[in-house]
This record gives sequence, C-alpha cells and structure tokens, in this order.
Amino acid sequence: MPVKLLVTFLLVFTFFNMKMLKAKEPEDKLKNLSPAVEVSIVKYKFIPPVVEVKLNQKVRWLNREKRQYHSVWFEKSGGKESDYLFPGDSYEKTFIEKGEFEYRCGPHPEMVARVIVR
Ligand SMILES: [Cu+2]
Repeated sequence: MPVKLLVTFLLVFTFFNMKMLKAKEPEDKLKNLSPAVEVSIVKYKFIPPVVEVKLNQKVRWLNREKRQYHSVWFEKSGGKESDYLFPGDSYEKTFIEKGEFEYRCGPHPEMVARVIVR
C-alpha cells in the first residue's frame, strides 16, 4: 500500500535525522544531567565568578572552551583538584557546609572564583 510505504519512509527519515542531531558534540555529553547551579568555563574565566547556592545544592562546572582544558580546585579549603576538564566535560560538587569557598583552576592559578553557600 503506497500510504503505508510513505509513512514508513517518513518514520525512517525522522529517526535518522534525530540520530544526526544526537551525534552533535559537545551537547551530547551534557544530556541527562541533574539540575544544578551552572558555572561556565570560557576564555580562561569562570562565569559567573561568584555563585550563591543553598546548603546541599550542587554546582556544575562546564568547560565551554573550544580547545583549552581546565580544572576546579578548592585548594584553600583543602579540596582535591578535579580531573582536567576538556571541552564539553563537566564537574559537579555538592556543598554540605555553609561559608564562602574560593577556588581556582589548577593549570591557571590566575583563574579564581568563589562559591557562597548560605
Ligand atoms: Cu584553567
């Protein structure tokens, strides 16, 4: 039946189109992430440089550079440096203590920012 054939074609076409969209990087890596306060890393900066969160809230850093890697390191409060975040990579941390927490990028000490937990 020609109508059935047409519908099948349309379905297959739509399916392949969706697959093509899914293959796009780095958006693909960002799927299925839980809600959090987001900090972008772009042009050697943490944006925004100060974020305020509530106790037990999560912050997610997202490297939006084209090629440069960075890290997130709460050095002053004795934290462990994150893995290097390559473009499209993200890092998450949940804040379970109130206060102001300064952090930096491991490879670029001039990149500093802070998280305020209230
Ligand atoms: Cu950096």
